Amino acid sequence: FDGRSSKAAQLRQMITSPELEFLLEAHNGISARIAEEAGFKGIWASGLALSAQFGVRDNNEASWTQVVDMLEFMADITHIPILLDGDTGYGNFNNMRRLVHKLEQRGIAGVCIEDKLFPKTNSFIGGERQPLAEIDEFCGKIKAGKDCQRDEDFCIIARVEALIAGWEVDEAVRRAGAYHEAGADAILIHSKRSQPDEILAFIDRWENRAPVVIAPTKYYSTPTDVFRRAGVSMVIWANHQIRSAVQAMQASARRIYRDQSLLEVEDTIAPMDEIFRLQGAEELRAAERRYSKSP
Ligand code: SPV
Ligand code: MG
Repeated sequence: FDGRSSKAAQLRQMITSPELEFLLEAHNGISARIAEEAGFKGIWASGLALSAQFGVRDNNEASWTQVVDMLEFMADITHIPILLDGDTGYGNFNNMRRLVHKLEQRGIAGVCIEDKLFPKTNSFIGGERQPLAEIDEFCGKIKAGKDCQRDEDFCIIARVEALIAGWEVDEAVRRAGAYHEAGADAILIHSKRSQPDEILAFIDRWENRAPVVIAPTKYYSTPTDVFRRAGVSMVIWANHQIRSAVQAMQASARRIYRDQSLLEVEDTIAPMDEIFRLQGAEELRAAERRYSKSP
């Protein structure tokens, strides 16, 4: 294994292990590093968070190459696997093939695609009006991705949006079954309810045919042990770094503007040395001692 394939292997291990595993959202290099340092074994490169940090909407307004360029910074500064929220795969089966190829080249461990139409809309915005992809067409996209991946450990996760779009659990199970047959390594079942009832009903009906991944953004008050007992494979904390950053930046920006002074914020923000540390300044100093001409 080189470094790249081992990240895919790590993600595969997380998905297939009997333990409940966790991914934290990150949206740029520094947030990826912070996720790793906090102890997370993997990162969710959230479409919502990546869009938000660019200041655009979660409607594929950022191009997929802009997303992949950001992923490269995230992969370079971390040692843990990154799962990209690949929205709908940014087009048809052919765009999906190119995406998988480029993700593997940049050291990304896997991609999750959802059964909606390009350009996608965030699941929490007007969900019931969101049309779903045809099952056959979406299965073709999964197959095309699986057929073209070069590292056998690269993971393709199929996200079922049926519950978001107002369908019953039956339809979600039907779709998940088809996606699993098409080769998906795991199923992400998504819900926008504040209670996990339809997620648990899905898991009950699914009977562990493939690992199940969830993102409990809306049913956040559910104790994590409920998911563990239900046999969920992986939980995604999907947007919590961008939301933390936004709140902290708003507070500092308002305060500095109002005070025309830094006095009150200085002790409430990260010291400069912490930024240098996260950037790896020490490594460059050591490299200079090793490689630069002595003065
Ligand atoms: C994302 O993080 O972009 C997701 C998860 O797709 S959610 O926004 O919760 O639908
Ligand atoms: Mg998304």
